[in-house]
Amino acid sequence: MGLPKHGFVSWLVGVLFLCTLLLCVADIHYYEFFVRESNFTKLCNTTTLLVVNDSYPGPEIRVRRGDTVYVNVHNQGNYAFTIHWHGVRQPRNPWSDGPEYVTQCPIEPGTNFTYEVILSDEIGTLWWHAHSDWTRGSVQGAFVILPAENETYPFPTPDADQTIILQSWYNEDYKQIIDQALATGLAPRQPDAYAINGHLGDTYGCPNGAFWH
Ligand SMILES: *[C@@H]1O[C@H](CO)[C@@H](O)[C@H](O)[C@H]1NC(C)=O
Ligand SMILES: *[C@@H]1O[C@H](CO)[C@@H](O)[C@H](O)[C@H]1NC(C)=O
Ligand SMILES: *[C@@H]1O[C@H](CO)[C@@H](O)[C@H](O)[C@H]1NC(C)=O
Ligand SMILES: *[C@@H]1O[C@H](CO)[C@@H](O)[C@H](O)[C@H]1NC(C)=O
Ligand SMILES: CC(=O)N[C@H]1CO[C@H](CO)[C@@H](O)[C@@H]1O
Repeated sequence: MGLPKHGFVSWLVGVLFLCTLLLCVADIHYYEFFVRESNFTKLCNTTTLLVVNDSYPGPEIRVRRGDTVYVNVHNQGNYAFTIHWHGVRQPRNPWSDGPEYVTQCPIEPGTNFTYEVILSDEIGTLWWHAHSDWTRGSVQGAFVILPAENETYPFPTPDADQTIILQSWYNEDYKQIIDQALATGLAPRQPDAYAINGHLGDTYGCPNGAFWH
């Protein structure tokens, strides 16, 4: 009889230990995403893009391992879309898609939907992006998951970190480019420029392309 009792105590200690490590320090975060068409002037050309909070790339989500994230997505644009939490497993949540892909109804223009993203053991820099087709080209951003409060990095603790997002830039309606590629079965044409965190750099020969734009 002593053994099962001992087993139970070990189990309880295990749960409490896990709780201290992860669950009990896990936080809940709330984000608001306003998705709409927004104008960007680059390479002396103004292009309209569907983006989150008028920002290209979109806002970064920065949380810790084991946290829960609620993202209230308001669709103020002209197209329906869903948001995919790329690399986050969502076995318990059929309304978010991860590798265990579950089809979700798109968020229609003029409506909003709150995603519940339950993190478990994911860690590192993932990303979120819209579905489908062309919307992911501009409705996207980083999803940074730091170690839990009392947890160390799986490598020497960095002094600082910087998120770098590489993107293709088109001087043209991105939707048209992707629609055309899908219709013809051919790859999209070469982009007009490449961007780092939405900036084109100062080598493209147009003041609008400068790094500070
Ligand atoms: C998006 O914009 C709204 C309204 O300006 C703001 O309240 C919200 O915090 C912004 N979201 C993010 C993730 O920056
Ligand atoms: C973007 O630019 C187009 C064309 O100049 C204009 O019709 C539209 O109102 C602008 N949209 C926004 C959100 O400023
Ligand atoms: C829509 O947004 C409102 C206000 O932010 C919020 O109270 C409501 O719960 C949201 N609805 C859904 C379905 O997420
Ligand atoms: C702006 O983009 C359009 C479409 O790609 C192109 O025809 C036009 O030449 C561009 N204008 C400038 C000033 O680069
Ligand atoms: C959030 C949390 O559990 N913080 C603890 C991390 O560890 C230090 C030292 O052991 C504690 O003082 C904190 O309370």
